[in-house]
Amino acid sequence: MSLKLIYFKMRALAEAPQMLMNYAGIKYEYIMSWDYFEDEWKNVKPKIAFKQLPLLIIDGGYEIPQSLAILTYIEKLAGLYIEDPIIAAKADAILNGAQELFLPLNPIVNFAVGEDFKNKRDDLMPSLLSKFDDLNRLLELSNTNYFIDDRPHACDFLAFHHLDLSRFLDGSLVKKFPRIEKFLNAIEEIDTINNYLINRPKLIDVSIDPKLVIEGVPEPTGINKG
Ligand SMILES: N[C@@H](CCC(=O)N[C@@H](CS)C(=O)NCC(=O)O)C(=O)O
Repeated sequence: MSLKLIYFKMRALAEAPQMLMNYAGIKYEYIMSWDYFEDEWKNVKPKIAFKQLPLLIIDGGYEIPQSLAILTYIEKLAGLYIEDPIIAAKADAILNGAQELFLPLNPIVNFAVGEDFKNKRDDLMPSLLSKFDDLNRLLELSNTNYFIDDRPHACDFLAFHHLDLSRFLDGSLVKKFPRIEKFLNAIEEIDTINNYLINRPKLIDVSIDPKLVIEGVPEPTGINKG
């Protein structure tokens, strides 16, 4: 089976799918939109199911849009899907709740600079703290390191991504929530995940001139080549 994850130069919605695939030992290729479609995003966009990426391409044919659908598909492929409908619904609620952190956190970290970064960060703070409080409380109710059981699921990797990204806004944020910090450490200590996190493109110069260091070359974040 061949899996191709098509996305852009940013640290956002392709992170949790990649963490999940690395955790489960599923092979995939990460391909930039311009390399896969051999065209600029503005020409590709109207032809994509929801006019956005990521997209997972299976065996060169089937296309799965929407990052949560991609995560659910990979979870099933990995044998990590939860059979019990009630526990599965709980995991789904956490998946959806965690995804509420996507906007505007991810665009701010990946793209905002200078005063704009500061203003957007300050505006976001109250709602971010309230959502972190929810996740912290849910983790306190869990008997394991993760949200659901003793294995990490899609919801754990998605929550990890957004919480981890918030460290670029303000490193002290997650430190206010001891159970979240413990959760982040537990995910980071998984060997396959640790390996992924160390080797993924570094995100640098956030709030100044954000770039991803891809194969040693700092490249501006964005939806276009160059
Ligand atoms: N609900 C979608 C959101 C996808 C999304 O916002 N994608 C952004 C990048 S993070 C995108 O495609 N931006 C380019 C555009 O909208 O033209 C998902 O979860 O996959």
